Amino acid sequence: MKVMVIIPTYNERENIIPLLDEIMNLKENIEILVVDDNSPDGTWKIVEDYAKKNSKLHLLRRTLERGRGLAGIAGFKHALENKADYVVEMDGDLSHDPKYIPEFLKKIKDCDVVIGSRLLPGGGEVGRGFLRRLITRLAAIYVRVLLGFKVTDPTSGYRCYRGQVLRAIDIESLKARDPFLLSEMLFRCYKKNFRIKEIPILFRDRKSGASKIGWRILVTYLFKVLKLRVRGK
Ligand SMILES: Nc1nc2c(ncn2[C@@H]2O[C@H](COP(=O)(O)OP(=O)(O)OP(=O)(O)O)[C@@H](O)[C@H]2O)c(=O)[nH]1
Ligand SMILES: [Mg+2]
Repeated sequence: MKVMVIIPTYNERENIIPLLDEIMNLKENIEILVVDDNSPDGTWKIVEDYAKKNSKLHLLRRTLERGRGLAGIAGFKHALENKADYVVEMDGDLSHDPKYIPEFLKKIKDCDVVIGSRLLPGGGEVGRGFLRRLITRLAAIYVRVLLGFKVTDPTSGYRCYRGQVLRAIDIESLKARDPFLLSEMLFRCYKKNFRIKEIPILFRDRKSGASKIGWRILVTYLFKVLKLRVRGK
């Protein structure tokens, strides 16, 4: 069983080493791929040096067009080229606690996609202000209602996919450059009737580094959901 953890990063220099250490300390037989968009803060260099001392870590340094979505697609392609059976996707700012990785790998055994939910009983957001928590909830309702998703937290970026699911949803043809990728992929998983389950996670607000999420990305996201609903693709 080959497991690959995909971590898209942009300017996460304070967060990436503690995160990699926490994942390595899990002692799980997993490989890690950091997909860094040539971060000006040198995150990719830190990962490059770390990888010299640890063969389980790989760096994909993207230098052309920047984008959370594009980085995700590049990471999934790499995982499939390397014959990963299971692919975990998580953020690189310590908001997604690596301690849940074994739970994802247990849960995926009887389904096709597992989502880490902040909105399930036992889940939540620690250290986030009222407005961000409200946005998480409203965005979840909006996406669920418009796209007919049954999951509680469809915008969560902490997930685990079976390799064959990524093949079946044809990641090469995904279009999203931005975080909308998360909904585009889930939409395709639903259309193919894959079994999607959730585990509760406690999401920790980032302590270091700047957020890459702004109103423009949020409004674009909501508009793209509407477009996907209308066009069905
Ligand atoms: N490679 C790459 N990674 C990105 C890009 N934008 C964001 N990321 C990474 O995607 C993950 C999620 O981005 P965040 O900015 O944390 O988004 P968020 O969690 O909604 O916002 P915060 O509350 O500020 O953390 C983080 O690991 C980022 O470093 C990008 O353009 N390229
Ligand atoms: Mg974050």
